[in-house]
Amino acid sequence: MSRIITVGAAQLGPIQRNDSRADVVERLCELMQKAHARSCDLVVFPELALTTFFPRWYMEDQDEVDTWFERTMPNNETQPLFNLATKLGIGFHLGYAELTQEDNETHRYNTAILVDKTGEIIAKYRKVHLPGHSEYDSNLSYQHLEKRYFEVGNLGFPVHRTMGGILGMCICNDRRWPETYRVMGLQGVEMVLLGYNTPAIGARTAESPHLRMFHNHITMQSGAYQNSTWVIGVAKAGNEDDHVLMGGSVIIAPTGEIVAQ
Ligand code: CDT
Repeated sequence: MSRIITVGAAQLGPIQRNDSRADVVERLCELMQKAHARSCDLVVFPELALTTFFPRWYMEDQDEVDTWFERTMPNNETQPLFNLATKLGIGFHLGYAELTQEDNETHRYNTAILVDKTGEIIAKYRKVHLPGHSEYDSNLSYQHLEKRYFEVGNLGFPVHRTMGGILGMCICNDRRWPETYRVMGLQGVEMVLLGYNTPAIGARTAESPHLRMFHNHITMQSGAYQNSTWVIGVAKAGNEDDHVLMGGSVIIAPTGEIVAQ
């Protein structure tokens, strides 16, 4: 029996530092409307889809850092997206910075959620492979401070039986590590949802944009092929606060072939 999930890879253009959450959510809603018009069951948004990629900025003031985080989900700003999803009967995947209180302690994660067609959050993933560094590095042409602002995710790589399939999630740099896909593959994953923010130009090396895009795709294609799973890789793209993100979103079949780009 065939089981079909129609998925929209909702690549986002840049989000500037001063863009409000409300404006960004409006853009997400427009993309969701388009996905619905094209009969999607599920729309996948990128990593940190509500803000600029703030780990490129060095900040010492924790109050300032925390302005980039969501304390609840949904919240006032994101509720319209949940409302629209429920109205349209479409699921979605969304990346954002999560601030949470657990065991009487504050924790901050680079997080993605999976929301079903009734608007209910049915799964959460917290990024495990945090790239970059935790202190200001003057040798770099820009900073990548995920290790400063986030803790390593504590939820592992579970899979979820939902929407007629077995779905898993990972975030950006996770895609470069075979164990990410393998842990989900051993649980029978059929579709990996993956958002990313990858600079078009390296901060340290003179790697060509072509090589960076090659590595972007080869890691996702090999993960798909070796684990016989679909991979939906969704980027942010374009000039964000004078830093160019590479884009290159893809839908990859279990054969490892890119079927949409
Ligand atoms: N967001 C993210 O994980 N980006 C990384 C680039 C890190 S460069 C220090 C990536 O793997 O694309």
